[in-house]
Amino acid sequence: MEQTFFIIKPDGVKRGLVGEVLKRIEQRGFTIEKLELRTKVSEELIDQHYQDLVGQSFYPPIREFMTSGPVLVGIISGPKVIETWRTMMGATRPEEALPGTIRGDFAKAAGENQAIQNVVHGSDSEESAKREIALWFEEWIGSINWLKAHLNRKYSHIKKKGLTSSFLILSFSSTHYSR
Ligand code: DAT
Ligand code: MG
Repeated sequence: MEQTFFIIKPDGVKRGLVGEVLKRIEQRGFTIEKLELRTKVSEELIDQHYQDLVGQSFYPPIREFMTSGPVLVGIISGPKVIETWRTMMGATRPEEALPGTIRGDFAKAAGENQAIQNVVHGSDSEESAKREIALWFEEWIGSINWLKAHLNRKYSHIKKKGLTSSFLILSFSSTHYSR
């Protein structure tokens, strides 16, 4: 059965919309396969989740918003669930989301330079659904991604200085640690 990944974002949880959103999922006959409240979401995980947006100038407020409070994450299944859930969510921009959709009924338009707070997330294709389900629910994939992002951050100064410093560190370690 087709599956998709969804998030009730920090604004949705804060505003007490969890019941409302889950009601709509059940009302449409979709099966809730997994449901978890995540109280501490790391910046690394959000960067992986929004890997296509990370480089955009408007991305930092999105990262800040998505890590600003608890989120509810889950997997739902049913025929055509990926496309149907996107339709139920409504358009990305609150001012374009039609009444009757979750965003059209609840999302507030963003202020200047603020992240769009639009209550829910849903995978946009079969490929994204598979990737996001693995990222959020298969712990070892999450850990490897976390480690990769952590090392990249921690050692970015070495990368910037290029091969010369890496070479110096390597030769330093080998003279000090080889017997
Ligand atoms: P969606 O959430 O509808 O799949 P998306 O994947 O393009 O939309 O973007 C993810 C989130 O990032 C979106 O819900 C709100 C925010 N966002 C997207 N484009 C933006 C922009 N141009 N300015 C500010 N925030 C944006
Ligand atoms: Mg998207």
